[in-house]
Amino acid sequence: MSKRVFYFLGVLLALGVLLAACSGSAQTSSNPQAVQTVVVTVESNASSGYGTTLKAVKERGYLICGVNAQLPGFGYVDKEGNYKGFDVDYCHAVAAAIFGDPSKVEFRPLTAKERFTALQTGEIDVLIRNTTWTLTRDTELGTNFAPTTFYDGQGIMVRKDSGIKSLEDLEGAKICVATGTTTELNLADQMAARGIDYTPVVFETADQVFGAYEEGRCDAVTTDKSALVSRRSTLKNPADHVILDVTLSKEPLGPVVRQGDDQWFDIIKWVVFATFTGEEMGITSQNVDEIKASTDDPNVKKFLGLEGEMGQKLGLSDDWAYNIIKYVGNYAEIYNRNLGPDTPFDLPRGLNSCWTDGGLLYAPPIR
Ligand SMILES: N[C@@H](CCC(=O)N[C@@H](CS)C(=O)NCC(=O)O)C(=O)O
Repeated sequence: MSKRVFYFLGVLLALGVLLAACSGSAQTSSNPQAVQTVVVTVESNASSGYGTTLKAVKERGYLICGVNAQLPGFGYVDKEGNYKGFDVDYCHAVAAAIFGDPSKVEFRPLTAKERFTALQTGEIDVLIRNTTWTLTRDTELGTNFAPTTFYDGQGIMVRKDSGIKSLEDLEGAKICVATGTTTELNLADQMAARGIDYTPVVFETADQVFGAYEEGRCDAVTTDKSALVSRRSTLKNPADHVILDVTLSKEPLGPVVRQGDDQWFDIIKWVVFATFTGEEMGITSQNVDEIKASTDDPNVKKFLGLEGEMGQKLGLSDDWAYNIIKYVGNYAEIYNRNLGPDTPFDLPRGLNSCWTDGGLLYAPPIR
């Protein structure tokens, strides 16, 4: 297999921050933008070129999916040792589309800092780990972003009894934040724009960030709002903490692939679109067999593989979307199972509703 050398820009934090992250202790810095941009060369073992990823995944017999292991609702390990969550279900959906079997996945837990290197070097086939689509990541990291599966925004959580109500109230505060994230950069931009002085307390993992916040080493903690809701549920007294009514950024979260294999990029994109389409058509894991047996609707027939050979155009079998819906579910099922009213998070759908319900989820036609 020919090896390809990837060049991409890696953002290295100032040495002190790096050392702190490695030792697991925090580094406070009054200059959070003290970052250095360097060119990193990675010798990649990853297959590259059209069709190579699917071929490698099929030969291996399972997908390798990079996920978060510390974010209940999105990517975490349950008491029985199984990976669970909204992002994890998208890994299962890819496996169902390829193998007709959602269990054909190996999960790789990754920190925010590790995730892009894992993708670049071919350690994982796809990254599905609360990762924000930005222009820099889309261009300089050699990565491509599939459609957004969760529209989010950055928030701030504080202790209820702190009296902090707005960003301005954070003047002079210590704020816990994870390194290698958009969070760290947005915070610096937003606070600078408002002329608010603060001290970032930087860690590598969510457990460290929220552990330090809970120990009272920070006045506030910041990350994507969904992650704040998720991690608040793991604090000793969730009700003692409040998420401020401010949104610092746009955080469109979704799957990421390496550049260089457009077939693989197409597969991941259409897996996401299939979950949107299932919801739009009212097709669920519960009724998909009944609908498949009785439908006369040409769009539904194409979607479920009864006509049009849609799967083959992706290099998959024609029942690829049927398998996603049957074994993992449509978007609403995936959302509700992990984040909906029957979970501790009860996240309102908001922007993550179908376009037909006033949300942003819109799939191109499957035809
Ligand atoms: N969506 C943002 C933030 C993602 C992120 O990783 N957030 C932190 C929240 S503390 C996290 O999940 N950290 C867990 C870890 O790195 O293990 C991004 O793509 O940069």
